[in-house]
Amino acid sequence: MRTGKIGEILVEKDANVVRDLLRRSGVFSVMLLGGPGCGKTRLIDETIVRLAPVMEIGMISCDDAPQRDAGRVWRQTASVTCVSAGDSRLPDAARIRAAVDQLDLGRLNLLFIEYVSTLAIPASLDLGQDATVALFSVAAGDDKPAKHPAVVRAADVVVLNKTDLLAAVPFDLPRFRTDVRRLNPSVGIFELSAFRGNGMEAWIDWVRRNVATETDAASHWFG
Ligand SMILES: Nc1nc2c(ncn2[C@@H]2O[C@H](COP(=O)(O)OP(=O)(O)O)[C@@H](O)[C@H]2O)c(=O)[nH]1
Ligand SMILES: [Mg+2]
Repeated sequence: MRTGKIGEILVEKDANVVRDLLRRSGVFSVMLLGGPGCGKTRLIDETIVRLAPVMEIGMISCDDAPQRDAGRVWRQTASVTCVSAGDSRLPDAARIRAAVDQLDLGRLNLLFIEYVSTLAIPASLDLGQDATVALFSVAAGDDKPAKHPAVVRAADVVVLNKTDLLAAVPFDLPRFRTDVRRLNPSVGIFELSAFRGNGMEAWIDWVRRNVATETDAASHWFG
């Protein structure tokens, strides 16, 4: 990660370039942020299954594992392009910019950035994305929002994944909701199981609505 005054300006510039490129092309971009194993890739896959028939989707992977998995749904779907931002080091805006440069933005409607994080996040999470989605999972415990307040505060939307496990592990759902709301009163919360499909409709609806708004704005401003 670059540091110092000049470094900060460069990082900010990269994020602005990414934002401008995506906005002009009418691409709605979502950064999906969460610890290893919370279900980021699974949620992206399940979202792709539901939306690939109606839109073109890009995905920037910041870890190499999906590249090795020949079973990934995006490999079999013509309307999905996946590029890597390198290994699992925290991506910065410069690496996202380089990844965005590999995409045919004119074709895309939706872009996911999968951001693997220890939840000890850097001060700025601005990589040029439109929306920051913090993903938590029932398996990781109800205390995680309170333990990682910066993640909740940085989020536009919080997703609680693996709700199918609520019957199997101790998880205080009201406490989870209260902690999230206390830290970020305006944040949207979706509770779902990417694996079983419960709660996916509301999430898909949110994505679709935002894609439509972004497309309309681009055609209004840029023709
Ligand atoms: N029970 C359950 N398992 C899930 C769910 N979503 C993902 N998983 C599993 O959790 C593991 C990690 O998921 P993955 O998407 O690779 O997590 P990532 O590291 O955040 O990308 C995999 O075995 C998934 O199949 C869910 O909703 N319920
Ligand atoms: Mg993953």
